[in-house]
Amino acid sequence: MLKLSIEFDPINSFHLQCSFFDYYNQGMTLTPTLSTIDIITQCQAERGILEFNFADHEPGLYMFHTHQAKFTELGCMANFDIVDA
Ligand SMILES: [Cu+2]
Repeated sequence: MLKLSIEFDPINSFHLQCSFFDYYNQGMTLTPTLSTIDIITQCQAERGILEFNFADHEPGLYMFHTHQAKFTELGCMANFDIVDA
């Protein structure tokens, strides 16, 4: 589970490479607002929870990044390092 919150940027996004996730929008819903998606875009002060796992993936690096170029250029891109359990 990953909590995603945009505090100061007017808009931002999160793209998960090579997997999909369920998204729970702000509020108290226990049912995913969106299912089996790979990108979410949020406006300022919006928040939500992303639920995903890599149990069926091979070990390796799986990138996630924003689609706003100015943030990517500032380093808003990283990898989940999936290892054998
Ligand atoms: Cu992308």
